Amino acid sequence: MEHTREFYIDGKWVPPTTDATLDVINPTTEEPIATIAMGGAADVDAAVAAAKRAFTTFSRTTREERLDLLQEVMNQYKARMDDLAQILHDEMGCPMPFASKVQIPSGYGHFKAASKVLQNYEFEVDQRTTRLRHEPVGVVGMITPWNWPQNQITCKVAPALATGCTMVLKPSEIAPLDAIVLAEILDAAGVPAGVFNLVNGDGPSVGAAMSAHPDIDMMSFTGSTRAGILVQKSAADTVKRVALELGGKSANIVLDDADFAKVVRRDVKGMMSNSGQSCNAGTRMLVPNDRMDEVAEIAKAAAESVVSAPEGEGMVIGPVVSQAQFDKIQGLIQSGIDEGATLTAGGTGRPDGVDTGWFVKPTVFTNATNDMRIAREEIFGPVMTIIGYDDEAEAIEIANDNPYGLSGYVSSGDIERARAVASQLRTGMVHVNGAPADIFAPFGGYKQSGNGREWGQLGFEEYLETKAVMGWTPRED
Ligand code: TXE
Repeated sequence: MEHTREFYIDGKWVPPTTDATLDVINPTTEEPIATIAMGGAADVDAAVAAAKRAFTTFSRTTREERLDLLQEVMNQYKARMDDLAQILHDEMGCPMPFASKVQIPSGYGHFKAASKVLQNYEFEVDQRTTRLRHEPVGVVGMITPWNWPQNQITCKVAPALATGCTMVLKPSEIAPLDAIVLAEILDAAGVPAGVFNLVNGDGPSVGAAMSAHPDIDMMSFTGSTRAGILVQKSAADTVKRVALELGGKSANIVLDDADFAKVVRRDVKGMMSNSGQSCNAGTRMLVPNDRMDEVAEIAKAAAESVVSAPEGEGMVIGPVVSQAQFDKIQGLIQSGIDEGATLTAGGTGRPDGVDTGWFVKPTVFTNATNDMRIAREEIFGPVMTIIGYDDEAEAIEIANDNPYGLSGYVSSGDIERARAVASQLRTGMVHVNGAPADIFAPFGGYKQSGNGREWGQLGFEEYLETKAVMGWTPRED
């Protein structure tokens, strides 16, 4: 693959200022597939300077110019979707059908959504004699993770382009190759030099330099709560805007009038898609105590129908992204056993017959309690924790008793009941009766799941400042 040892700065592929490199490992084969350059503060400085220069012109482009640009980005993106899917397969172990039908289309979808919002957005609104002008925030620093790499990058890049911002992206060093293809796409689409810049590197070097940079106006970060806190702290001295999309431990309340056979099966398999590596996965399933045995049986069958291996029939999930993630997940599964939850499916070690790759057994714990580590910590693997409740009020209490507040899930045969429960959850999103994510709805969390919102109009507005021009309309004396 081209450009892995270069950065995209000011419309050109340039060599890094340091000679540090990192191998990208295919988590299915455990073999290196590419070597990337790892940047430092000087590379960040060059990228930010280019973005700052480009902002003067790009921030003044018209809506029509940016709509045309987004259209061309979508044309170029479409032409590279197969390449992108293959790269996700290789660098994060994503099975090809999931990469090409889910991960990459979700990346494309944010360009479509941002362009739709841009079509009708009112950048200037009058409030009596004052004009409110919604102006691009400036140079945006973007730091993204490896679990939904294209989706997480384009949900920042698309609204930034749509609003007239310029940007510097640091993708995850664990799965950085798809971002290189995105830079090629943006270049081919004619995104002006300096508007989009790519610097590869790790958090302590590149990420920290971006967060503290005086010429970056806003940081948009997706990743762990641990790293998000560090970004916010580094950003504090320059008082820049910080948007954080962090971890989750989302509760899934199955009310007693739900269709258990359908809901438990659907949601156990659902949380295991992408090998459980989704911040909004419904990883804590809450079920009536007196139905625990029935739930255990359905959940066990569901987990055992999920194939965690390089290939197979039916629902096939890939490995988790790295040995570090594999080890973390193994430790958490062991903690569930040690703390006394019932291991209903899966467990520690690789699945039978698999001896290479970071494949985790699809695992279900039942009879768990909400104070166990498997109920409190984000596992980020195909591991479901099922907890019992006595009544609806207790279910809501357990759901809200967690430091995270990203998503919630409620299933009931009575839509009114489900709505009433949804309104009591302290989370940024709730899915009622298996409703899928909505690309126009704001994505983000309460509590330690972050602040700010991505996607849709609210996500677009994150990239705007509001200027109040008083006296825009002269007062008649
Ligand atoms: O994430 P990191 P890791 C959670 C999940 C997972 C855990 C660890 O629970 O098991 O995090 O994953 C950059 N300043 N999520 O260690 O480190 C880093 O280079 C600036 C949830 O891989 O948070 C990468 O680009 N940046 C999550 C990005 O942060 C820093 C998705 C994410 O890596 C930094 C991923 C620093 N000091 C993991 N340190 C979600 N919300 O979807 C690291 N980074």
